[in-house]
Amino acid sequence: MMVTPTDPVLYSFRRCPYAMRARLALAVSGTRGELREVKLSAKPQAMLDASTKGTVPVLVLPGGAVLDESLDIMRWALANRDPEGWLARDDAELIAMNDGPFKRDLDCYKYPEYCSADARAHRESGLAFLREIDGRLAGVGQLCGPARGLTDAAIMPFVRQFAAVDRQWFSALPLPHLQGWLAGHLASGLFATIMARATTWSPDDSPLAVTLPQLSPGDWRS
Ligand SMILES: N[C@@H](CCC(=O)N[C@@H](CS)C(=O)NCC(=O)O)C(=O)O
Repeated sequence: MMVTPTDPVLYSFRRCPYAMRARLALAVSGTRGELREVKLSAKPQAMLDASTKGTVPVLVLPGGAVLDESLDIMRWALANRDPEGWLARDDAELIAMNDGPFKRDLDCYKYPEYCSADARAHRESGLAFLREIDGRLAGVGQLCGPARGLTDAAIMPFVRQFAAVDRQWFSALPLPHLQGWLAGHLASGLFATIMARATTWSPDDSPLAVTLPQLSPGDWRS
């Protein structure tokens, strides 16, 4: 697919949960553009020129406007095109719990060496959020009803990271709705699309080299 100067550019890091949620919304909305995979230890100057805060994801729009918050990127992409009705499933309060206390617990559980409190305490407090999610999913399937939406895509990458710290512990939890929900998202065509490997971008690369993930609506069900 050709990238044209009228396409947006996304600076992204494959394993970053914030970048994942942005790519999920860009992919489901069918937004075309150029994906620039970066190294967090060597951020490209072009990205820092666009957004000095130095976090991914960053979306640079054709007119030069810059979105450097993952939720803004999701909402922008879905405002343009929302074939699955994700914006109707946007629970800002639950996402704020994820991005605030749960993310702090995740970081301290995953990287206890950088935290004063012990990892187990943070695992326990993160578990309270997982229980909340499991309860929300029971009998419904997704976080805002039977179909996936913005809230699921915004939270799932963080639960994925939490689960991966100790898979055995996670899979033994009595939280079947949460485990099924996570497994379903990880097995989806949409997730496979946004996790395709990309080589690190360099300003010398041809803009034709890589493009934002593309997905036809419905592919994820396969
Ligand atoms: N609030 C931001 C947070 C983004 C963020 O913290 N991304 C991390 C990577 S997962 C980052 O870029 N950190 C900067 C660094 O590691 O240098 C958003 O939602 O986009």
